[in-house]
Amino acid sequence: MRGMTNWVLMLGLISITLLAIGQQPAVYQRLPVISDDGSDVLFQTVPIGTGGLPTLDVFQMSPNMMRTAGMGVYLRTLAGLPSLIAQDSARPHFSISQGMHIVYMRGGNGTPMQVYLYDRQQNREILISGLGTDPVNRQPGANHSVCPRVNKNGRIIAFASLDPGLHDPNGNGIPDPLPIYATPTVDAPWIIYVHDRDVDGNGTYDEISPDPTVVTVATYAVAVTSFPYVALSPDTGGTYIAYQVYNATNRVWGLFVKDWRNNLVTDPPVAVSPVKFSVPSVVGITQPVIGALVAFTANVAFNGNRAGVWLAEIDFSGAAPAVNRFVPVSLNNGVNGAPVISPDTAFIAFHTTASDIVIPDTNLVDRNGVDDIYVFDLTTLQPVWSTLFVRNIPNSPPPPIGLFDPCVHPSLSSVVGNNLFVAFEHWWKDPATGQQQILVRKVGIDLTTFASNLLFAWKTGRARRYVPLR
Ligand SMILES: [Ca+2]
Ligand SMILES: [Ca+2]
Ligand SMILES: [Ca+2]
Repeated sequence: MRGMTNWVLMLGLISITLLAIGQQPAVYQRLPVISDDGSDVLFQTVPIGTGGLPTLDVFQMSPNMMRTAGMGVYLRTLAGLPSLIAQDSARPHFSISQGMHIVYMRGGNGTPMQVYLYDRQQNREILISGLGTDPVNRQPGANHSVCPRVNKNGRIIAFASLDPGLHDPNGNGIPDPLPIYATPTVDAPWIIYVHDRDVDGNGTYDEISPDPTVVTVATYAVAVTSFPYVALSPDTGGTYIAYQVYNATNRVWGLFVKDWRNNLVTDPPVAVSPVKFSVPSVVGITQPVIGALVAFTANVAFNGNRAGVWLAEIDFSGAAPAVNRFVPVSLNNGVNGAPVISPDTAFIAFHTTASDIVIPDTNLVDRNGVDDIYVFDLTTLQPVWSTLFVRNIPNSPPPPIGLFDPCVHPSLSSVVGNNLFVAFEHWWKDPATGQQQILVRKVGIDLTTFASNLLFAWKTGRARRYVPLR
């Protein structure tokens, strides 16, 4: 441990095992989302080999006690579509501010998937992908609705749907004609809807008219083996969505960011590639531009840029949104995925098979050939943490992460005090079950070092200093 302590101190970072959610679980634990303050982690559990249904659970952290909230919300697979689509489309999400509002989808057994919200303060489940001014009697949609995302105050929910009958901008429970820009086609059958729980703006989610309203913001084309994914910015207005559209004529993917209230979308797309980008992450910012910051990975060259993990700064202050600048976070030799921006726009995490990322002031070398999580500081554009730090360390708090265990799907809190929390999937090579679990690690930040890094970065012209939209 002494050697580890030395480089940890040199780097000004402390990394400890905070917790492991369950040990040797009889379930796969998947797709973690951590709250802004690092106190809660939402994840999906999938029973191993029993044919049982996936459920959602929430792990609550406190200094003395760690426990699950026992959500017991059951998810079913998406009827008629390949299971892989169902798994990723089922990706649950919750409002990152105290995680009070959880969105997910369930259905199956011949009924279409529907999007629901669980309000943990009211202990109440509310159908989102339906019509009707009274949520108790709201009628479910007639076709699949998937991939819900919710902003930090639980007010705005975005989701993708095959049902053209959910557009109800005046909130009277009667569907209205879809706008031309969001009319589905053979190539683009998925519709992106945005549900607003507080249309009257009184700060209360009354759940009765005029509060619940659904506006249609875009359509989404998917390739045969793909699934719709929409990202929503966490700010209190849920201002921006990001999504990808497959252009069947040109056989390329386009990455779009949209200010849905003002119907402003990047046109042409932010980035274009013959290979699908990873699921994007989008946040609203007020500096260095008024607009959006979107993170994505490109595994081949795009728009004349090299493959890697990228940010695009998109200026929404003018009449038409424009890419202000592409920012390379990591141009590495690996396959990269699942980039996620912390809600305070200070850090980005992603998983990668790269073996050529150098973390300053460390002698760690990534030679395991499997996915590791990396956290980069967005101010300095330097890596500050990796699962390499906590791999293969004897006597570290259990369970240890083996040298060749993949670590994927990170989720980041904001900086809390001097800490940053990262949750991720740890897969260990159990020949019988191939089990996977959610781990949370605390990344300590030495603010003195942080400040000097900032100064250095400004001098070398690399600092970005993103300021999040609140
Ligand atoms: Ca209507
Ligand atoms: Ca209201
Ligand atoms: Ca690795």
